[in-house]
Amino acid sequence: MKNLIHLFLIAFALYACGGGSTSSETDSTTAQPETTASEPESVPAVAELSISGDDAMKFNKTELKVKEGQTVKLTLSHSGKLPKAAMGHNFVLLVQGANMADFGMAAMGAVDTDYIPADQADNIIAHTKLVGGGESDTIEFEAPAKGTYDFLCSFPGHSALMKGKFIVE
Ligand SMILES: [Cu+2]
Repeated sequence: MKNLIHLFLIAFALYACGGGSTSSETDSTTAQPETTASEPESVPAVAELSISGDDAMKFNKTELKVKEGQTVKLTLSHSGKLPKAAMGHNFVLLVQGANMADFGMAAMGAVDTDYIPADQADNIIAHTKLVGGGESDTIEFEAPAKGTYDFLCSFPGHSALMKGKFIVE
């Protein structure tokens, strides 16, 4: 009889022990997800940009961005098939304050210089040559001071659609 009670106590002790494990395993110190640290990025010396024009009189980009102090290596390509006499494209970057409409008018008359008007030289930061379908041209120039600049294609009539912002950060 005494043995039986003893056994019961043992059984009870085991039960209490096993069942009472109020596990607090779900600790809240979950590992921090590796945030892609925004380490101070070193600005590359050269910014390589590409932009292309097509047979539908459009650039594939309306915004280009570089950092101040960078050398800009820009490639203009023509993804279409039309010759430059019919659908020529160039990339002309204007200084701030230059009047795009006035520039466009002057460019229209500059047939001999592929629509780069000599009398607007002061308004041009950089420009490519005129390219036709399948052609391309790469130019290099120093990024101007921080700010937003206009770029356009100066082929007659094109700047209505072929224009955009060149942003120096
Ligand atoms: Cu054009």
